[in-house]
This record gives sequence, structure tokens and C-alpha cells, in this order.
Amino acid sequence: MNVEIAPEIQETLAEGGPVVALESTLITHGLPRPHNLEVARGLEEAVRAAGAVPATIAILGGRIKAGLQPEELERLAHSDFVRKCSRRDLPLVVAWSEDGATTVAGTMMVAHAAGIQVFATGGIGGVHRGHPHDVSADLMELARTPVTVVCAGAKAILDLPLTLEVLETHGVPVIGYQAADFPAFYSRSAGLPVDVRCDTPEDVARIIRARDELGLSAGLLVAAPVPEADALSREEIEDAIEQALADADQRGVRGKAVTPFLLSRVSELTGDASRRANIALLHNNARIAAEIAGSVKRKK
Ligand code: PSU
Ligand code: MN
Repeated sequence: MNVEIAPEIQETLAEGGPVVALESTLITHGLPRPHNLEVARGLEEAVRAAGAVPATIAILGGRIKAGLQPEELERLAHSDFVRKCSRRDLPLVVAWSEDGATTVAGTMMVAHAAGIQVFATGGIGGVHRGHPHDVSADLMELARTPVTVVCAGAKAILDLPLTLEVLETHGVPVIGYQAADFPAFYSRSAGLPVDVRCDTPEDVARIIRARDELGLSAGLLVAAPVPEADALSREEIEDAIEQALADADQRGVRGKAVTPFLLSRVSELTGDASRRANIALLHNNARIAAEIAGSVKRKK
């Protein structure tokens, strides 16, 4: 895969310095304007503040990029014509010279091709509730691409027990970051255990190195709960989720449109509180990913 890597990122990688990949679907399909651009910029700053270089990943005019110029980030945030790109969609945007925003799966592919080992996002895709055959390509990508993804779990719009089962089947270790339970995005616990708890970036770096020494090709999922101050309770969010799921079924929303529909409906129904939680967990994950990237590089 031919990736256009921004000069600052190229230099950092060449020196063996820490780089953190950031996804772009959350900018185009995950958050409403104008918060999307603010958050995209804020996450880049959060990565820098924690000592790493951010690499926001997207496709512009069919060119796959790691690291965007400020005007490129603005173009994505303002446009209505950006294709949501998972593994399946990449050849389509490239062939058609379109703009594309990468999901967790798409971002992992590009990050790996660029030599970036750590990636921060909000929530991964998973198995959809009531639609167990709608399984996000994010899970399959975690099965095959050795990138460490820092997230706040998966949103409770998904079937979290089935999501963890699929990760287990595909050999993806799930690490709780300073937590023994898998988080549920807006809330700190899904009431499901993780495979191992890590309390420091060094702990995670040890697992990354062991995975590499064993020659395993799966990714790692690092799940960090949303910071306490901005967390919502399961009960607070559950009614909105039930409503959003019913609306999606009633309107016949299918395929790649399901996740963006549910995200925007839940956010409409819950307002500021869910958006605050979303932004807080994104910043938290960006910082943790930068610390892990630093730790992986230091021990080499
Ligand atoms: N979860 C969120 N916010 C998001 C997404 C998931 O809380 O923006 C996006 C991510 O880019 C993720 C994608 O990779 O949705 C999953 O979509 P799908 O279910 O179509 O695979
Ligand atoms: Mn889906």
C-alpha cells in the first residue's frame, strides 16, 4: 500500500520516535459539526502533549495519507461527500479518487503500512445487537493486523458479550487499562471481564513485545474506561440506546449506515452529557496511546 506520510511523521519514525495514529471516521461520521473539527484538532494536541507525534489518517482525492495538513483536516470536517472506509472500501475511494474517512479497520491497515504501531480511537465497532451477522470489519482487522488500538471499549449500542467472543475466537487479547472490566464507552464498565489488566504503559509495551517475539500477527485491544468525572451510568444511557435501535430497525437502516445512525440518534437523545463523555474519553485515549507508543520505543 502506498501511503503518503507527512514529513514530520517520517522523520519521527526514522529516528525511532513515538507516533500515534488517529482515525477520521469519528470526524466525518461520528461527531456533529462543529465539535468534530475541534475534537480532531484537540486529539492531535493531546497526543503531542503526551510526547508523541499524531498521524491522523484519511484518503484525500484517492491518496492515502498519514498525517494531515490543517486545511486537509478542515476539508474532511466540513464535507458531506466523504466515504466511510473500512477494508472493503479502500480500493473504491482510491479508484474513484474520492475523499475517504478511515474506520478503526481502515486506520489500522494504513497505520501498519506506514510503520505506526499504536492507534487511539473512541470506541471500536463490534457485533450489532439483534443482528449477530452484522459484525464490524474492525474485529476482523484486529485479528490480522498487529496494531495496538486504544479505545474506551465498544458502545453499548453493540452486543458486548458477543463482541468479546468474536475477539477471543480470532486471538485478539483484550487489555483493561487500569481496569478489570471491559468498559462500555459512555460508562466505565460493561460488567464483563477483560483478559488482563495493565496499570502502566510499560505493562502494555511488554505485551506488545511478547506478541512480536512470538510472531503473532493479531492486534491488541487496550480498553480504558471513560474518566470518572464524565462517565454516565448504564441506566442513563440504556433508554436512549433502546430507542435508537428501535428507530434503526423501523427505518430499515442497514450495513455501514447503522453505526453512524445509532451514534447520532443516541447523541440527539442524550444531548450534552453523552458528548462530554465522548470527548473526555477520546482525549484520555489519545494520551494513553502516546504514553504506550513512547514506552514501546524506549525499550527497543
Ligand atoms: N464508535 C464510536 N464512534 C465512531 C465509531 C464507532 O463510538 O465514530 C466509528 C469507528 O470509525 C468504527 C466504525 O471503526 O464506527 C465502525 O463502523 P461499522 O460498525 O460500520 O464497522
Ligand atoms: Mn456495523
